[in-house]
Amino acid sequence: MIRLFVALQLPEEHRLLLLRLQGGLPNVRWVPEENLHLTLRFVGDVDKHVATDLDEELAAIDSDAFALRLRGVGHFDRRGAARALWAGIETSPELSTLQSRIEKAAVRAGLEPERRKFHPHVTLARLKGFPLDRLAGYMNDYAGFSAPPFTVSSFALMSSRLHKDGSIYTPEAEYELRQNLHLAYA
Ligand code: 3AM
Repeated sequence: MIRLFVALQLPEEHRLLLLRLQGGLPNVRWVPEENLHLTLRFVGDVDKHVATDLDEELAAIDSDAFALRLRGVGHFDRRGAARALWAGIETSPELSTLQSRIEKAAVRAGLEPERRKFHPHVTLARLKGFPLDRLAGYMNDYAGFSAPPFTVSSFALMSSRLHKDGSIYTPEAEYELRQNLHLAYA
């Protein structure tokens, strides 16, 4: 079995910008720089043959490269407390289209459809039920966060292996998007 997810990797420059958002909160597990990514589809533990089918379906996706921008911060909550802190992504029809193509590819490869709505984000930290009122200052400080746009020219099938110091993410396959003239000359 191999634990997989499909993600966008971020340019180093943008990962470094995100590091600046990591601080000022106690008892928080900040995501290490090399693990910052945007999940497009969580896959979970699958057999080798499912991984191979998924790889073939993902490789058949034919989409154009596009520009994307990080903007704002937010949190996912459970039972009235924050569990994850994230940087947001500016609304992007191209990202939604790519995500829905990946979802269809995953289902064609035999995976159960994802029932949850896609909420693009880059997880900055995992929290053990952080009280929401104590997050207000942080949210206020970084509400205006934005970074220059970057070009999404590929997406990746990533594996996740748990080590004692945390998860190790490895790109198992990378799928190039079609370069278009508009972006090439931007
Ligand atoms: O991109 P983020 O960090 O939000 O939380 C996990 C991470 O998402 C998520 O998959 C990404 C890569 O590990 N993840 C882990 N287990 C999951 C599960 N059982 C999950 N997403 C949905 N269901």
